[in-house]
Amino acid sequence: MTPDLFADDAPLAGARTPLGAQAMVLRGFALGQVEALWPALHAVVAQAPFRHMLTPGGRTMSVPLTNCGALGWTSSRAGYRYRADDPDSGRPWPALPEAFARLAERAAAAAGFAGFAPDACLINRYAPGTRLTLHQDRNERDFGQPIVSVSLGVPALFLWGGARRADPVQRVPLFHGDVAVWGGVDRLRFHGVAPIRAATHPLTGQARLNFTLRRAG
Ligand code: MD3
Ligand code: FE
Repeated sequence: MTPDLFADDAPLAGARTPLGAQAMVLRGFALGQVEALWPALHAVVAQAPFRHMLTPGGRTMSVPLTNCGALGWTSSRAGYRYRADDPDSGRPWPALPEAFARLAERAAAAAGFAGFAPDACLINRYAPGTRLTLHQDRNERDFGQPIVSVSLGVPALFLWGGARRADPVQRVPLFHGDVAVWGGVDRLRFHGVAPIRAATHPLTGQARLNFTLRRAG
């Protein structure tokens, strides 16, 4: 069945979509928090604007990103790494907004990871046609720590693979307000985002925003 990317945000709220033994989507988990998350996001972006980073191979990433929290994920010709300062400004990344940290802690606990205290938040902004190719997240120090992801705006098809790049990939729609939690045995699975289909969302316009909260250090 083809997932309907244009369904309303609310009908799934409260449902859980299991992705693996220790990975799941909490449908609509962030919907009650959007009024706090949205201005907090704008305050972060005012201090640390979205920018296109270079891959180690020298390509420009199609999805611009920024960070908040003590550590921020960066990519350059020199490789991928977390750093305490924004390479564009030389300043520390903006602080992790309370609303982000609280939501992440609650979502992680609801998924079986009590006591999650993120120190990094990577924020991706997708325009129509942009995508994220299959990858693993392995720049964090402790793979025992989960990752919490919050989706806002236009929907996406999340690509959920296995332990090896060549493993089959499941396609899972992610909607405005969905929160996903990935940890334990599922922490190093390959994943990505299919090219975003043109759509409009009342809050974000043409964009999809995703933030991933991590314990990086
Ligand atoms: C599964 N972001 O920033 S969030 C990323 O929608 C990233 O922007 C995607 O993949 C996005 O690295 C997907 C979901 C996600 C994030 C981290 C994971 C899934 C994950 C780490 C391990 C396993
Ligand atoms: Fe990732």
